[in-house]
Amino acid sequence: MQRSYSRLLGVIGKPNTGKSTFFSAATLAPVEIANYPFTTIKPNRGVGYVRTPCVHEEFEVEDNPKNSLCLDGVRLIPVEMIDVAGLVPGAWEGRGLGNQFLDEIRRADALVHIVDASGRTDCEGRLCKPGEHDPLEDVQFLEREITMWMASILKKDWAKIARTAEAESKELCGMLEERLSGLSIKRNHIFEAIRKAGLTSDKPTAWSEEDFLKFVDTLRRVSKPMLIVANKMDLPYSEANLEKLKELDYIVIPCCAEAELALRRASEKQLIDYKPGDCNFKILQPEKLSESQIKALETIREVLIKNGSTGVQHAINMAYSKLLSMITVYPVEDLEHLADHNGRVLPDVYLVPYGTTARQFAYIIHTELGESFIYALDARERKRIGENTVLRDRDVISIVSAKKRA
Ligand SMILES: Nc1nc2c(ncn2[C@@H]2O[C@H](COP(=O)(O)OP(=O)(O)OP(=O)(O)O)[C@@H](O)[C@H]2O)c(=O)[nH]1
Ligand SMILES: [Mg+2]
Repeated sequence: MQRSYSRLLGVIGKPNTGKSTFFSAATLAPVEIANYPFTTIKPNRGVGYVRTPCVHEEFEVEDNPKNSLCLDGVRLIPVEMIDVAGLVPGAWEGRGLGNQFLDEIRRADALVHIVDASGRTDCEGRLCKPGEHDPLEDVQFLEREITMWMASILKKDWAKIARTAEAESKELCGMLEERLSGLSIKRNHIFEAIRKAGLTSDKPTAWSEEDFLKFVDTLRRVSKPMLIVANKMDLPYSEANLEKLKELDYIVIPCCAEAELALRRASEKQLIDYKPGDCNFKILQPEKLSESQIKALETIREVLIKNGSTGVQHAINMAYSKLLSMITVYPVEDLEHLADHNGRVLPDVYLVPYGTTARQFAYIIHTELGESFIYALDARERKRIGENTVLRDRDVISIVSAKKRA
Protein backbone atom coordinates (compact mmCIF):
# COMPACT_ATOMS: atom_id res chain seq x y z
CA MET A 1 0.00 0.00 0.00
CA GLN A 2 1.88 3.02 -1.23
CA ARG A 3 -0.08 5.53 0.85
CA SER A 4 1.28 4.52 4.20
CA TYR A 5 4.73 5.24 2.80
CA SER A 6 3.73 8.68 1.69
CA ARG A 7 5.02 10.44 4.78
CA LEU A 8 8.71 10.31 5.51
CA LEU A 9 10.05 10.49 9.05
CA GLY A 10 13.51 12.00 9.47
CA VAL A 11 15.69 10.92 12.41
CA ILE A 12 17.99 13.83 13.13
CA GLY A 13 20.26 15.36 15.75
CA LYS A 14 23.89 16.10 16.50
CA PRO A 15 26.41 13.23 16.14
CA ASN A 16 26.60 10.33 18.61
CA THR A 17 23.17 10.72 20.24
CA GLY A 18 21.79 7.34 19.16
CA LYS A 19 20.04 8.19 15.87
CA SER A 20 21.19 5.04 14.13
CA THR A 21 20.42 2.96 17.22
CA PHE A 22 16.89 4.38 17.23
CA PHE A 23 16.56 3.82 13.48
CA SER A 24 17.91 0.27 13.66
CA ALA A 25 15.61 -0.57 16.57
CA ALA A 26 12.64 0.74 14.59
CA THR A 27 13.47 -0.89 11.27
CA LEU A 28 15.74 -3.79 12.28
CA ALA A 29 18.01 -2.64 9.47
CA PRO A 30 21.63 -3.51 10.20
CA VAL A 31 23.38 -0.14 10.36
CA GLU A 32 26.63 1.08 11.79
CA ILE A 33 26.48 2.19 15.41
CA ALA A 34 29.50 3.45 17.34
CA ASN A 35 30.51 5.61 20.24
CA TYR A 36 32.08 8.45 18.23
CA PRO A 37 30.76 11.26 16.01
CA PHE A 38 30.03 10.85 12.29
CA THR A 39 29.59 7.10 12.33
CA THR A 40 26.80 7.58 9.81
CA ILE A 41 27.83 9.37 6.66
CA LYS A 42 25.49 8.08 3.99
CA PRO A 43 21.83 8.14 5.05
CA ASN A 44 20.08 4.92 6.02
CA ARG A 45 16.58 4.41 4.71
CA GLY A 46 14.24 1.82 6.07
CA VAL A 47 10.77 0.81 7.04
CA GLY A 48 9.53 1.24 10.58
CA TYR A 49 6.01 0.73 11.88
CA VAL A 50 3.17 2.69 13.37
CA ARG A 51 1.54 0.59 16.09
CA THR A 52 -2.22 0.64 16.56
CA PRO A 53 -4.69 -1.74 18.21
CA CYS A 54 -6.19 -3.79 15.37
CA VAL A 55 -9.96 -3.67 14.92
CA HIS A 56 -10.27 -7.42 14.31
CA GLU A 57 -10.85 -8.21 18.00
CA GLU A 58 -13.63 -5.65 18.30
CA PHE A 59 -15.34 -7.08 15.20
CA GLU A 60 -14.67 -10.62 16.40
CA VAL A 61 -13.10 -11.82 13.17
CA GLU A 62 -9.81 -13.47 12.27
CA ASP A 63 -7.88 -11.11 10.02
CA ASN A 64 -5.54 -11.75 7.15
CA PRO A 65 -3.45 -8.60 6.69
CA LYS A 66 -1.84 -7.71 3.38
CA ASN A 67 -0.33 -4.23 3.61
CA SER A 68 0.53 -4.43 7.31
CA LEU A 69 1.14 -6.93 10.10
CA CYS A 70 -1.10 -8.04 12.93
CA LEU A 71 0.63 -9.51 15.98
CA ASP A 72 -1.69 -10.58 18.79
CA GLY A 73 -4.14 -7.77 18.14
CA VAL A 74 -1.49 -5.17 17.40
CA ARG A 75 -1.49 -3.74 13.84
CA LEU A 76 1.88 -2.62 12.58
CA ILE A 77 1.66 -0.28 9.61
CA PRO A 78 4.82 0.23 7.56
CA VAL A 79 6.18 3.77 7.34
CA GLU A 80 9.33 5.08 5.73
CA MET A 81 12.16 6.45 7.83
CA ILE A 82 15.54 8.01 7.15
CA ASP A 83 18.53 8.18 9.50
CA VAL A 84 21.07 10.80 8.55
CA ALA A 85 24.54 11.97 9.50
CA GLY A 86 24.92 14.06 12.65
CA LEU A 87 24.50 17.79 12.41
CA VAL A 88 26.99 20.18 14.01
CA PRO A 89 26.64 23.91 14.63
CA GLY A 90 27.29 25.81 11.41
CA ALA A 91 26.21 22.91 9.20
CA TRP A 92 24.04 25.21 7.12
CA GLU A 93 27.23 27.07 6.18
CA GLY A 94 28.96 23.80 5.33
CA ARG A 95 30.54 22.71 8.64
CA GLY A 96 30.77 18.97 9.43
CA LEU A 97 28.94 17.16 6.68
CA GLY A 98 27.04 20.37 6.19
CA ASN A 99 24.45 20.96 3.56
CA GLN A 100 24.72 17.47 2.19
CA PHE A 101 23.09 16.25 5.37
CA LEU A 102 20.43 18.93 5.31
CA ASP A 103 19.61 18.10 1.72
CA GLU A 104 18.90 14.55 2.78
CA ILE A 105 16.10 15.56 5.08
CA ARG A 106 14.43 17.87 2.59
CA ARG A 107 11.79 15.28 1.79
CA ALA A 108 10.99 14.55 5.44
CA ASP A 109 7.47 15.45 6.54
CA ALA A 110 8.18 15.21 10.26
CA LEU A 111 11.34 15.09 12.32
CA VAL A 112 12.32 13.05 15.32
CA HIS A 113 15.13 14.88 17.11
CA ILE A 114 17.27 12.43 19.06
CA VAL A 115 18.89 14.19 22.01
CA ASP A 116 21.45 12.65 24.36
CA ALA A 117 19.58 13.32 27.59
CA SER A 118 22.51 12.15 29.69
CA GLY A 119 24.56 15.21 28.67
CA ARG A 120 27.54 12.98 28.00
CA THR A 121 28.27 14.28 24.49
CA ASP A 122 29.30 17.85 23.66
CA CYS A 123 27.73 20.03 20.96
CA GLU A 124 29.69 18.20 18.27
CA GLY A 125 28.97 14.73 19.61
CA ARG A 126 32.32 14.12 21.31
CA LEU A 127 32.23 12.28 24.62
CA CYS A 128 32.43 14.55 27.63
CA LYS A 129 31.87 14.08 31.37
CA PRO A 130 28.42 12.66 32.17
CA GLY A 131 25.97 15.51 32.70
CA GLU A 132 28.44 18.13 31.49
CA HIS A 133 26.56 19.15 28.34
CA ASP A 134 23.17 20.84 28.50
CA PRO A 135 20.80 19.13 26.01
CA LEU A 136 18.63 22.25 25.84
CA GLU A 137 21.41 23.80 23.78
CA ASP A 138 21.05 20.99 21.26
CA VAL A 139 17.42 21.82 20.68
CA GLN A 140 18.13 25.49 20.05
CA PHE A 141 21.02 24.86 17.72
CA LEU A 142 19.13 22.31 15.66
CA GLU A 143 16.18 24.64 15.18
CA ARG A 144 18.54 27.36 14.04
CA GLU A 145 20.43 25.12 11.64
CA ILE A 146 17.31 24.01 9.83
CA THR A 147 15.86 27.51 9.72
CA MET A 148 19.10 28.98 8.36
CA TRP A 149 19.38 26.22 5.80
CA MET A 150 15.85 26.87 4.57
CA ALA A 151 16.50 30.60 4.60
CA SER A 152 19.64 30.16 2.50
CA ILE A 153 17.66 28.21 -0.11
CA LEU A 154 14.95 30.84 -0.28
CA LYS A 155 17.20 33.85 0.04
CA LYS A 156 18.69 33.41 -3.44
CA ASP A 157 15.40 34.16 -5.18
CA TRP A 158 13.54 36.00 -2.46
CA ALA A 159 13.94 39.57 -3.81
CA LYS A 160 12.83 38.44 -7.27
CA ILE A 161 9.90 36.42 -5.98
CA ALA A 162 8.72 39.28 -3.76
CA ARG A 163 8.98 41.81 -6.61
CA THR A 164 7.23 39.59 -9.15
CA ALA A 165 4.48 38.68 -6.71
CA GLU A 166 3.74 42.37 -6.21
CA ALA A 167 4.27 43.71 -9.73
CA GLU A 168 2.35 41.05 -11.60
CA SER A 169 -0.19 40.40 -8.86
CA LYS A 170 1.00 36.81 -8.82
CA GLU A 171 0.24 34.85 -5.75
CA LEU A 172 3.15 34.80 -3.31
CA CYS A 173 2.19 31.43 -1.80
CA GLY A 174 2.11 29.76 -5.23
CA MET A 175 5.51 31.12 -6.20
CA LEU A 176 7.05 30.06 -2.90
CA GLU A 177 5.47 26.63 -3.20
CA GLU A 178 7.13 26.19 -6.56
CA ARG A 179 10.50 27.33 -5.20
CA LEU A 180 10.23 25.00 -2.19
CA SER A 181 8.64 22.02 -3.95
CA GLY A 182 11.68 19.80 -3.35
CA LEU A 183 11.37 20.34 0.39
CA SER A 184 8.00 18.67 0.90
CA ILE A 185 6.55 22.11 1.63
CA LYS A 186 3.01 22.72 0.45
CA ARG A 187 0.99 25.85 -0.22
CA ASN A 188 -1.02 25.44 2.98
CA HIS A 189 2.23 25.32 4.99
CA ILE A 190 3.32 28.62 3.43
CA PHE A 191 -0.06 30.20 3.94
CA GLU A 192 -0.13 29.15 7.58
CA ALA A 193 3.45 30.31 8.18
CA ILE A 194 2.73 33.80 6.82
CA ARG A 195 -0.35 34.05 9.03
CA LYS A 196 1.32 32.67 12.16
CA ALA A 197 4.33 34.95 11.68
CA GLY A 198 1.91 37.91 11.73
CA LEU A 199 2.82 38.94 8.16
CA THR A 200 0.75 39.59 5.04
CA SER A 201 1.37 38.34 1.52
CA ASP A 202 0.30 41.48 -0.35
CA LYS A 203 3.51 43.48 0.14
CA PRO A 204 6.42 41.04 0.60
CA THR A 205 9.00 43.59 -0.63
CA ALA A 206 8.29 45.50 2.57
CA TRP A 207 9.29 42.54 4.75
CA SER A 208 12.39 43.31 6.78
CA GLU A 209 15.25 40.82 7.16
CA GLU A 210 13.78 40.02 10.56
CA ASP A 211 10.32 39.42 9.04
CA PHE A 212 11.84 37.13 6.43
CA LEU A 213 13.65 35.04 9.06
CA LYS A 214 10.55 34.92 11.24
CA PHE A 215 8.59 33.65 8.26
CA VAL A 216 11.18 30.96 7.48
CA ASP A 217 11.41 29.89 11.11
CA THR A 218 7.62 29.57 11.30
CA LEU A 219 7.61 27.72 7.99
CA ARG A 220 10.09 25.24 9.45
CA ARG A 221 7.84 24.61 12.45
CA VAL A 222 4.76 24.21 10.29
CA SER A 223 6.23 22.14 7.45
CA LYS A 224 8.73 20.03 9.39
CA PRO A 225 7.03 19.45 12.75
CA MET A 226 9.40 17.94 15.27
CA LEU A 227 9.34 16.04 18.51
CA ILE A 228 12.16 15.37 20.91
CA VAL A 229 13.37 11.94 21.89
CA ALA A 230 15.28 12.18 25.17
CA ASN A 231 17.57 9.20 24.55
CA LYS A 232 19.96 7.32 26.83
CA MET A 233 17.50 7.46 29.71
CA ASP A 234 19.37 4.54 31.28
CA LEU A 235 22.32 6.82 32.07
CA PRO A 236 22.80 9.17 35.05
CA TYR A 237 21.67 12.82 34.71
CA SER A 238 19.04 11.93 32.11
CA GLU A 239 16.10 12.23 34.52
CA ALA A 240 16.98 15.82 35.47
CA ASN A 241 17.59 16.76 31.84
CA LEU A 242 14.29 15.17 30.82
CA GLU A 243 12.47 17.47 33.22
CA LYS A 244 14.22 20.47 31.68
CA LEU A 245 13.42 19.34 28.15
CA LYS A 246 9.77 18.90 29.08
CA GLU A 247 9.54 22.63 29.76
CA LEU A 248 10.11 23.32 26.07
CA ASP A 249 7.23 23.70 23.66
CA TYR A 250 7.68 20.20 22.24
CA ILE A 251 6.41 16.68 22.70
CA VAL A 252 9.28 15.04 24.62
CA ILE A 253 9.58 11.27 24.83
CA PRO A 254 11.94 9.52 27.25
CA CYS A 255 13.74 6.78 25.39
CA CYS A 256 16.30 4.04 25.60
CA ALA A 257 17.01 3.15 21.99
CA GLU A 258 19.71 0.69 22.95
CA ALA A 259 17.21 -1.30 25.03
CA GLU A 260 14.70 -1.38 22.17
CA LEU A 261 17.37 -2.61 19.79
CA ALA A 262 18.34 -5.42 22.17
CA LEU A 263 14.68 -6.42 22.66
CA ARG A 264 13.88 -6.35 18.94
CA ARG A 265 16.89 -8.48 18.13
CA ALA A 266 16.09 -10.98 20.89
CA SER A 267 12.50 -11.11 19.72
CA GLU A 268 13.59 -11.66 16.12
CA LYS A 269 15.54 -14.69 17.32
CA GLN A 270 12.46 -15.79 19.27
CA LEU A 271 14.37 -15.67 22.52
CA ILE A 272 11.74 -13.39 24.01
CA ASP A 273 8.11 -12.55 23.37
CA TYR A 274 8.09 -8.81 22.75
CA LYS A 275 6.25 -6.56 20.34
CA PRO A 276 7.58 -3.08 19.52
CA GLY A 277 6.14 -0.68 22.08
CA ASP A 278 5.22 -3.29 24.69
CA CYS A 279 5.66 -2.37 28.33
CA ASN A 280 7.12 -5.77 29.24
CA PHE A 281 8.41 -9.00 27.67
CA LYS A 282 8.61 -12.70 28.39
CA ILE A 283 11.75 -14.78 28.14
CA LEU A 284 10.91 -17.78 25.95
CA GLN A 285 14.15 -19.72 25.78
CA PRO A 286 16.17 -19.07 28.95
CA GLU A 287 18.36 -22.08 28.18
CA LYS A 288 19.73 -20.29 25.12
CA LEU A 289 20.73 -17.21 27.09
CA SER A 290 23.85 -16.72 29.17
CA GLU A 291 23.64 -15.48 32.73
CA SER A 292 24.90 -12.06 31.70
CA GLN A 293 22.35 -11.85 28.88
CA ILE A 294 19.55 -12.62 31.30
CA LYS A 295 20.92 -10.02 33.68
CA ALA A 296 21.03 -7.45 30.86
CA LEU A 297 17.44 -8.27 29.92
CA GLU A 298 16.32 -7.84 33.51
CA THR A 299 18.00 -4.41 33.63
CA ILE A 300 16.09 -3.51 30.47
CA ARG A 301 12.89 -4.72 32.09
CA GLU A 302 13.42 -2.20 34.89
CA VAL A 303 13.74 0.61 32.32
CA LEU A 304 10.58 -0.61 30.58
CA ILE A 305 8.55 -0.76 33.74
CA LYS A 306 9.78 2.65 34.88
CA ASN A 307 9.05 4.49 31.61
CA GLY A 308 6.14 2.39 30.31
CA SER A 309 8.12 1.41 27.19
CA THR A 310 11.52 2.00 25.61
CA GLY A 311 10.06 5.04 23.86
CA VAL A 312 11.07 4.15 20.29
CA GLN A 313 7.65 2.94 19.19
CA HIS A 314 5.91 5.64 21.17
CA ALA A 315 7.96 8.33 19.39
CA ILE A 316 7.02 6.98 15.95
CA ASN A 317 3.35 6.76 16.91
CA MET A 318 3.36 10.31 18.26
CA ALA A 319 5.06 11.60 15.12
CA TYR A 320 2.25 10.21 12.99
CA SER A 321 -0.68 10.86 15.29
CA LYS A 322 0.29 14.21 16.80
CA LEU A 323 2.77 15.87 14.45
CA LEU A 324 1.15 14.70 11.22
CA SER A 325 -2.39 14.22 12.61
CA MET A 326 -2.86 10.90 10.90
CA ILE A 327 -5.53 8.34 11.64
CA THR A 328 -6.00 4.73 10.56
CA VAL A 329 -8.81 3.60 8.29
CA TYR A 330 -9.52 0.04 7.07
CA PRO A 331 -11.05 -0.28 3.58
CA VAL A 332 -13.07 -3.45 2.85
CA GLU A 333 -15.16 -4.50 -0.13
CA ASP A 334 -17.47 -7.01 1.49
CA LEU A 335 -19.02 -5.38 4.54
CA GLU A 336 -20.55 -8.62 5.76
CA HIS A 337 -17.21 -10.42 6.05
CA LEU A 338 -15.00 -7.31 6.26
CA ALA A 339 -13.06 -8.75 3.37
CA ASP A 340 -11.61 -7.80 0.00
CA HIS A 341 -12.71 -9.49 -3.24
CA ASN A 342 -10.36 -12.40 -2.53
CA GLY A 343 -11.95 -13.00 0.84
CA ARG A 344 -9.03 -11.60 2.81
CA VAL A 345 -10.35 -10.21 6.07
CA LEU A 346 -9.31 -6.67 7.00
CA PRO A 347 -6.45 -6.83 4.50
CA ASP A 348 -5.37 -3.23 4.54
CA VAL A 349 -5.16 -0.29 6.85
CA TYR A 350 -4.38 3.19 5.56
CA LEU A 351 -2.77 6.06 7.40
CA VAL A 352 -4.64 9.17 6.28
CA PRO A 353 -4.67 12.75 7.51
CA TYR A 354 -7.30 13.64 10.07
CA GLY A 355 -10.11 15.42 8.22
CA THR A 356 -10.14 12.96 5.27
CA THR A 357 -13.68 12.56 3.96
CA ALA A 358 -15.22 9.36 2.67
CA ARG A 359 -14.79 10.49 -0.93
CA GLN A 360 -11.21 11.65 -0.41
CA PHE A 361 -10.51 8.24 1.08
CA ALA A 362 -11.92 6.63 -2.08
CA TYR A 363 -9.51 8.76 -4.12
CA ILE A 364 -6.63 7.67 -1.90
CA ILE A 365 -7.45 4.01 -2.62
CA HIS A 366 -7.83 4.58 -6.35
CA THR A 367 -8.58 7.62 -8.50
CA GLU A 368 -11.26 5.68 -10.37
CA LEU A 369 -12.97 4.79 -7.10
CA GLY A 370 -13.03 8.44 -6.10
CA GLU A 371 -14.45 9.49 -9.45
CA SER A 372 -17.23 6.92 -9.47
CA PHE A 373 -18.00 7.23 -5.73
CA ILE A 374 -21.71 6.93 -4.83
CA TYR A 375 -21.65 6.49 -1.08
CA ALA A 376 -19.73 4.65 1.62
CA LEU A 377 -20.74 2.20 4.31
CA ASP A 378 -19.49 2.35 7.86
CA ALA A 379 -19.00 -1.16 9.24
CA ARG A 380 -19.17 -0.18 12.89
CA GLU A 381 -22.39 1.81 12.70
CA ARG A 382 -23.72 -0.31 9.84
CA LYS A 383 -24.98 2.71 7.96
CA ARG A 384 -24.46 4.72 4.82
CA ILE A 385 -22.25 7.76 4.95
CA GLY A 386 -22.06 10.55 2.40
CA GLU A 387 -19.06 11.79 0.48
CA ASN A 388 -18.35 14.65 2.89
CA THR A 389 -18.42 12.59 6.06
CA VAL A 390 -15.13 12.98 7.89
CA LEU A 391 -13.63 9.60 8.77
CA ARG A 392 -12.59 8.68 12.29
CA ASP A 393 -9.62 6.76 13.59
CA ARG A 394 -10.08 2.98 13.24
CA ASP A 395 -13.08 3.30 10.92
CA VAL A 396 -13.82 0.30 8.71
CA ILE A 397 -15.24 1.59 5.44
CA SER A 398 -16.66 0.09 2.28
CA ILE A 399 -16.91 2.37 -0.76
CA VAL A 400 -19.81 1.85 -3.13
CA SER A 401 -19.06 3.25 -6.54
CA ALA A 402 -20.69 3.22 -9.95
CA LYS A 403 -17.99 0.81 -11.07
CA LYS A 404 -17.16 -1.38 -8.13
CA ARG A 405 -16.97 -1.65 -4.39
CA ALA A 406 -13.79 -1.45 -2.37
N1 LIG B 1 23.47 4.15 27.26
C1 LIG B 1 22.90 4.27 26.06
N2 LIG B 1 23.64 4.36 24.96
C2 LIG B 1 23.03 4.47 23.77
C3 LIG B 1 21.62 4.49 23.65
N3 LIG B 1 21.31 4.61 22.33
C4 LIG B 1 22.49 4.66 21.66
N4 LIG B 1 23.53 4.58 22.52
C5 LIG B 1 24.96 4.56 22.21
O1 LIG B 1 25.34 5.83 21.69
C6 LIG B 1 26.43 5.69 20.76
C7 LIG B 1 26.07 6.38 19.46
O2 LIG B 1 25.02 5.66 18.84
P1 LIG B 1 24.68 5.83 17.28
O3 LIG B 1 23.34 5.21 17.08
O4 LIG B 1 25.80 5.40 16.42
O5 LIG B 1 24.55 7.42 17.25
P2 LIG B 1 24.29 8.40 16.00
O6 LIG B 1 23.51 9.53 16.54
O7 LIG B 1 23.71 7.65 14.85
O8 LIG B 1 25.77 8.88 15.68
P3 LIG B 1 26.37 9.49 14.29
O9 LIG B 1 25.97 8.58 13.18
O10 LIG B 1 27.84 9.49 14.54
O11 LIG B 1 25.79 10.85 14.17
C8 LIG B 1 26.64 4.19 20.60
O12 LIG B 1 27.70 3.81 21.45
C9 LIG B 1 25.32 3.58 21.11
O13 LIG B 1 25.48 2.26 21.59
C10 LIG B 1 20.83 4.37 24.83
O14 LIG B 1 19.61 4.37 24.81
N5 LIG B 1 21.53 4.27 26.00
MG1 LIG C 1 24.39 7.31 12.98
